Amino acid sequence: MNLRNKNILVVGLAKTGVACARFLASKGARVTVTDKRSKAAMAGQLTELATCDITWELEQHNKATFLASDLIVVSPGVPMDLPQLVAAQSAGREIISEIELAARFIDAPLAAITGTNGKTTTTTILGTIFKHNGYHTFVGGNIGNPLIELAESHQVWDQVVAEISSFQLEWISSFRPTVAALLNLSEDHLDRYPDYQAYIDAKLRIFENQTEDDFAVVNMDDPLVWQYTRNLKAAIFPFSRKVELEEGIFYKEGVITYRHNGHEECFPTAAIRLQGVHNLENIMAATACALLLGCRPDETFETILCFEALHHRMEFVRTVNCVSYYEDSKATNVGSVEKALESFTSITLIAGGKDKGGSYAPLVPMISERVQHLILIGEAAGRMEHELGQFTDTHRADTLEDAVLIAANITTAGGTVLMSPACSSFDMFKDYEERAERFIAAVKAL
Ligand code: UMA
Ligand code: ADP
Repeated sequence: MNLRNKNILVVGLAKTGVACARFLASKGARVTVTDKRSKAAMAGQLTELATCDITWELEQHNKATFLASDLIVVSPGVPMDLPQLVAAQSAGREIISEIELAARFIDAPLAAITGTNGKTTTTTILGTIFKHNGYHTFVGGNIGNPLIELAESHQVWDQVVAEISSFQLEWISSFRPTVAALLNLSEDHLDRYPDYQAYIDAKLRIFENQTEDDFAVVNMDDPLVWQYTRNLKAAIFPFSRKVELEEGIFYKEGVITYRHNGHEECFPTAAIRLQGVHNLENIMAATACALLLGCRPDETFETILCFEALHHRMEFVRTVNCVSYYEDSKATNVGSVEKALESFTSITLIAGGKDKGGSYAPLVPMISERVQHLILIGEAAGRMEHELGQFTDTHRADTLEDAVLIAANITTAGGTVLMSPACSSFDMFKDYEERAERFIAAVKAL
């Protein structure tokens, strides 16, 4: 892809925009960056890009600049319906996402992981397996480091593992993973999409450019995933916790079995450290991707055995007065909270935060069956109380610290206090990590 002397506009200037601008400038493009934030708010980015020859347009998006660009590279946080993007699209400008740009510079096999939940865990497991198999492996994408950093690195990579969000798929045109995994689908990001179908459609684009030479690793137990992946061009490689498969990977009676082209590998699961049925799904998806891309079964299994849970995903904090405290701050939608509730019985659930617009009703069966007390915080508390309050003893708290104190007072010995919010954190905290740290500190202070 020749970028020299092209007029390229980078929209949104946080991690993705900075990496794209730096890369494009290094390739000789005439780069303009635009962000709605003010110059004062962007001091860090200005410093990072100080040595690059770049034109800045801050505090607003100028339609004329969009229309004058040969190529527009959009950050994931910028919505598709931004009027300037809509105008540029109508005028026939080429608009791409950062993963599309990066993919044009990737020579190595690309494993791309998407789904509503489990992306980071699965991506990390797969990256660790590749590295343990001796491959020089780049792990990036939605996990935190933009994929374009791979192109900037000027290194030869053996394997690339990318965590991919629906936002990143919105502006792809040729992005084509060698293996693409879809872990699950449940409502999320309805503050960004007009409806659930639009979110699903964005996710499914991960398979759009695959051919019969590629693989689609898909969750056969998730009815929506299975329904939408019946007619893909790629070879379907299903995973299941419920069904024995002739071609695919499945779990049965303490053993994960991988079957491909008449070849079989078996992995007993008893000694695996990662807990929870959802993690069994993540492990199967990562194992399938790894073996399909040439990893050795022994090294793959060794990695899985040693893999520990990532922070802030159903993490044990401590026991106080015979009550166990878990924090699951990364559970920002109902799908992830359902899995957390499946893992315990007598639960005091602390939930709430910034509402993303989806329904909380899918939680009703688990709340009725397992949640003794529900303590609600944040902007979403009112709507959650309306949808869930009648199914269990429900309280409101002004702060997370108050919620922990209420939980400590009402939870009886043998119970579990679980913070699994079903919402994002931005109404009360900087991010989910700060929310986790505040919960941990409050529990430690008990
Ligand atoms: N902006 C505008 N105009 C707009 C909207 C936004 O200029 O109309 C600007 C903002 O002022 C800001 C920038 O765009 O400066 C925001 O860019 P960004 O949100 O894309 O931030 P990045 O730091 O580039 O992070 C993105 C992903 N963020 C989102 O998808 C919201 C990161 O995923 C990802 O790790 C990173 O790229 C590297 O690939 C985060 C995330 O929350 C973790 N993802 C969502 C999730 O996991 O649920 C999808
Ligand atoms: P993502 O990157 O998709 O947000 P994470 O691995 O960070 O996924 O996990 C986010 C939340 O989802 C955590 O609460 C975690 O316990 C839960 N989770 C992880 N894997 C799954 C899965 N396969 N199905 C449902 N929930 C999951």
